[in-house]
Amino acid sequence: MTSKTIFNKILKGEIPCDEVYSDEWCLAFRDIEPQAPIHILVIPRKGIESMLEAKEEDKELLGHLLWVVTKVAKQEGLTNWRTVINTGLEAGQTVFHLHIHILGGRNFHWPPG
Ligand code: DGP
Repeated sequence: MTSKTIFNKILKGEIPCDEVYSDEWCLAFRDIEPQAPIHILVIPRKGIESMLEAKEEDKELLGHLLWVVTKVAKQEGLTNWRTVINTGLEAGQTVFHLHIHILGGRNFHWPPG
């Protein structure tokens, strides 16, 4: 139920966020627990719980979200960044409203933990 998540409250303006980008399909704002000097979340306005629930009809939206990742990363002055989508509890997803993490401003290692 994405309508019950904290991100839905942010989308409805019920709780504040540090917004960096907004359009009719999505919102991007700074993560409250940053794991890098730049840590931004891009979320769709549509309530999709995770990539597991994404449908074929969401293809255009999903492409748009990735385009916004690039737009926002450039806006932040990044030329290197990591994009993360956690899908499911065991993958580290804690908020069940689809979101893409943009992490930048430091070096990253591979494989991730
Ligand atoms: P994930 O673990 O992939 O579900 O990431 C959820 C992220 O959401 C986590 O990095 C912390 C962030 N977060 C949780 N609650 C809030 C909030 O109220 N505001 C903001 N800006 N970020 C939040």
